[in-house]
Amino acid sequence: MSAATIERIETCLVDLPTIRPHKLSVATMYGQTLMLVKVYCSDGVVGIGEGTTIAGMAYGPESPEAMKLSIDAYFAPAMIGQDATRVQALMAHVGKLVKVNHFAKSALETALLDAHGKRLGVPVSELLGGRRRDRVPVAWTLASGDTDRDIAEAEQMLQERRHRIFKLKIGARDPKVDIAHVAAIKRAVGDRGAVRVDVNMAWSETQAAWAIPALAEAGCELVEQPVASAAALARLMHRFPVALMADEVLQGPDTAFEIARQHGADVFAIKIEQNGGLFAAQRVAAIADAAGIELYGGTMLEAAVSTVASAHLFASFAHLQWGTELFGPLLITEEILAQPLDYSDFELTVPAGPGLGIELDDARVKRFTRDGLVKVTNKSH
Ligand code: MUC
Ligand code: MG
Repeated sequence: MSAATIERIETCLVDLPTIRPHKLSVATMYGQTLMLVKVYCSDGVVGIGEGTTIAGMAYGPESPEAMKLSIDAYFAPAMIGQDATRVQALMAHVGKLVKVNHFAKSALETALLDAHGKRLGVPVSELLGGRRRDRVPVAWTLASGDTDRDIAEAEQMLQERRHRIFKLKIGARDPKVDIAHVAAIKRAVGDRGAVRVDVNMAWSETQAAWAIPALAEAGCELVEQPVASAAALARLMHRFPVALMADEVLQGPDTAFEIARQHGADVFAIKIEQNGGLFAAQRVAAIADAAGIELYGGTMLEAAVSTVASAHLFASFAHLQWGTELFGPLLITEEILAQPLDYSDFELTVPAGPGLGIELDDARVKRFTRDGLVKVTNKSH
């Protein structure tokens, strides 16, 4: 392999509006901020990565601003001059210098894989072992906060053949109100669509214990992260037949192993950012497979770059029993790619070109960039 080293790393923050308020139990989102990172290599190849959070710091420990700062001040100086062709070795090297910071690591690893795929002329999915599918099913999240509006949105998605799996964000209101909301939506879509819920950890174990059977009765097929702790989730698992999914408690392979050991979930929502990058997420999926836990491709409501990175990974999974929720680019008002992604017939096509197989619309990105570019070299630290 010809040597290629990292010459320069640039980061920027891009603020984009959402198509409507997106209500979760933790916060309501009116926009999404992307932390975009570009890795420039000595062979002229440039890789792109993206980090997002959900509602600033309401969901997890990192923010887009923190990702940018950690990359500018810590990751970039440690990466400049290093071999860009050994992605796993390089991420292990920076992992020793920077603890945790999973979201920032995912953005950087994405950029390195994009660059390496472009260098070798292969899609990122091939760097991850090879794709098993070219298209992945995509769920839509109904989270307007209003039952009638959610039903109208579901009808529109079904009519356009864009989505037929609906995830309802609940947990902010009285559970009884939420259950009536879920039941009304399931009654409206009937057999034309699947209904699932995400509580984002809002319930106590006792609330969950009576709400879960009521949700099942209403026709809900999957309950995501109803409670905060992995131990409580595992106890609920052993009480109810409806499928329970782990999300927030999955923070990389160690946590996945612990949950799998106690068979603490039926399904894992795999997120590349939450798990610390594509390779870590791949290891989480391997643990799930070995434990007989089923898989779902999750999202951090990412825009196109990290959505496509996730799609390359999910395309390589041996099992993807519950499909994906890679709808993030459709939640924001702006198209940031030169060529829009193909969402059709309830699925997303995984791009086939080298690297991520996408190209940013630089002018559009620049219009929404917060502070202008910050250039980092190894001399800046
Ligand atoms: C989550 O908690 O899974 C996924 C869809 C959505 O609306 O929010 C995300 C985060
Ligand atoms: Mg979730």
